[in-house]
Amino acid sequence: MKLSFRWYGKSDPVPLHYISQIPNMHGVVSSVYDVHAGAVWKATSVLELKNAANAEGLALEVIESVPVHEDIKAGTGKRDEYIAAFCENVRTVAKCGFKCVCYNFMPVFDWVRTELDRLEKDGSTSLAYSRSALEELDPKNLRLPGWDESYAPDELKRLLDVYRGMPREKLFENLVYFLQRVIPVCDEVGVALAIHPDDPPWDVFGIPRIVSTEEDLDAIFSAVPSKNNGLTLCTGSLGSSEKNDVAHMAEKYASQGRIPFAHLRNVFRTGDGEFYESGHFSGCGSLDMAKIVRALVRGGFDGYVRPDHGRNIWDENARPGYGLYDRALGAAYITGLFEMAEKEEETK
Ligand code: DNO
Repeated sequence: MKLSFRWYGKSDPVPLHYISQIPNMHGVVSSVYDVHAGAVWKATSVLELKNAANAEGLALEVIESVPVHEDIKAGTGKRDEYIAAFCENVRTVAKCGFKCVCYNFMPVFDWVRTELDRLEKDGSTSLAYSRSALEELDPKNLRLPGWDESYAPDELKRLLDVYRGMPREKLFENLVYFLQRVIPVCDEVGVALAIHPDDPPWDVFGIPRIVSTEEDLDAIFSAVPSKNNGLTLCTGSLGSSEKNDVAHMAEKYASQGRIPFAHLRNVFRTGDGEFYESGHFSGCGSLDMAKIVRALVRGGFDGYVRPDHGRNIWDENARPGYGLYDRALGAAYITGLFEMAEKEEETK
């Protein structure tokens, strides 16, 4: 596995040389953040990121993410234009040496939480989600914690109306339409496209979500069978629902060669539709992280891995979920799990 760390570019308060001091760190994952979804990226912007990482001895081979324009998800008449831009970005990053592009197909909202600083007994804080707290929010007048996508209120209302009337089958068709055009480009240039599961893995605000379960993933992979139609195995997103057997999914999709990238973090499920993001260690949350790593290794996984959302600890003034300290602890823990699982596998 290639241990990685999310880095938000020059504006990230976590310096690259701190990241490079974490044992076993292979590289960072990043994106071009100063352009709108649907824009065509300049190779110079991508190379600037890559050179900055390389100068600190870190690889940069994964883009997280190339955003998918809402017109693609909604299937409007303008989607072909945005799909062409997406394909061009895939070609550009491939030329710059990237191997994997992460993206998601969640309409309007990416990850959704109802609390950014849930206090634990030990004084740490973490991101949390509660279905009942979400239901009390007015989606048309929304200030979601940590949600930095900014739509004008009228635009948000229009989008919500579009998706609330949309059957799941239609959203799925729009994803397949997108993949049928993008995956051939990925095949040509040798880039793995890795869909990030819905976070949380259920519909929010009455908007359909179609990347939430094993059944959803099977449908996506059988619609476009190329191995470059892959998964970002986000254990915390999938594992927020107890219906998802994450270790089983890890082994199954790894052995199909469909997991180029994994986000490894734990969640503590506090009830139906409720969870908070605990420390990475199995004993802190609801997921058996050792079992998941073993499953990945058994499946022959050899992709990029990153610790995911960390708690806020040691009084760090961190971007929610993306401070240095707890993610560094997560990285060290993940390295330990892989070392053990890989050595066990070798001696079998
Ligand atoms: C949350 C992240 C997601 C992820 C996107 C991928 O912290 O895991 O925002 O980057 O869903 O497109």
